[in-house]
Amino acid sequence: MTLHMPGRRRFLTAGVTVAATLALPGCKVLDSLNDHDHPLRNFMEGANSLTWRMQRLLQGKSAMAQEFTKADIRQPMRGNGIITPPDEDWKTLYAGQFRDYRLEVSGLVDNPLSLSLDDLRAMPSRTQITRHDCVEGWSCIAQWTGTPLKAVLERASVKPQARYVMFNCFDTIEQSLSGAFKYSGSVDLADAVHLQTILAWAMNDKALPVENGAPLRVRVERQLGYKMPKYLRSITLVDEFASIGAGKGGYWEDRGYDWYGGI
Ligand SMILES: Nc1nc2c(c(=O)[nH]1)N[C@H]1C(S)=C(S)[C@@H](COP(=O)(O)O)O[C@H]1N2
Ligand SMILES: [Mo]
Repeated sequence: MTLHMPGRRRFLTAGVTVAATLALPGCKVLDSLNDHDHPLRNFMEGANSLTWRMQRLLQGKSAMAQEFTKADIRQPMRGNGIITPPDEDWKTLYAGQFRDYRLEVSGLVDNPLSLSLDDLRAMPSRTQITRHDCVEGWSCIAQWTGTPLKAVLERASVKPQARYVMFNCFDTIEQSLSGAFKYSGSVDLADAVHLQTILAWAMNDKALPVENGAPLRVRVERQLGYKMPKYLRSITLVDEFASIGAGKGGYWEDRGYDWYGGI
């Protein structure tokens, strides 16, 4: 798959926010983020002005996020943001134990897909124990099992002009005078085909809990938590996102978060 990099320079200001809010209580055990010698913290403090392009240069497109062991799972995975979608279509699927759930894959693909959870589970899967870092300053280690996004994209046969993967979610995260907004997000193809980028349907050896995104959520392990959409409804391959929402590539991105939430 050809990889295209967006022309805009993106600065890692999300790192500043994390470093500045380390004292916030989140998970009971803050997985060593507040340790002054922690490489993540040192990296963030030293690298605020590096562009994500620079980070790619330094780490490589396929550099892996750290993986842990079961002994490192010291707390339940905290639920954050929307923890039960208020939306009727999601509630109906939940009531039917997600038997009628379908992940739709469309946009710049030769072969649009509609995949049930059984379809996804029948594909090769990957299990990884990783640390989730929220921009609010808390971290949790959990084990995630799911279908590599790369395998789904290969099955859909992505057109060469596609540059980004848009994730569209069931949950309405904001209902205000400016309208109702559902959660959404995006990654470039380099992150989409990364070995650790999976569509997770299980967590800590159990079906994905509701608060953590049932029935399916994205894991993009080299980025911050807001880049990992829960309650995934559909995936759209696009060549730009300027015409989607406020044009910044997702719900939080449209509200000022960096498009590249690298850690
Ligand atoms: N659909 C959806 N995805 C989402 C969110 C959300 O509110 N809705 N919150 C994001 C944020 S900020 C974080 S930190 C993680 C939280 O995942 P968790 O609930 O499994 O901890 O999900 C991300 N993905
Ligand atoms: Mo977050």
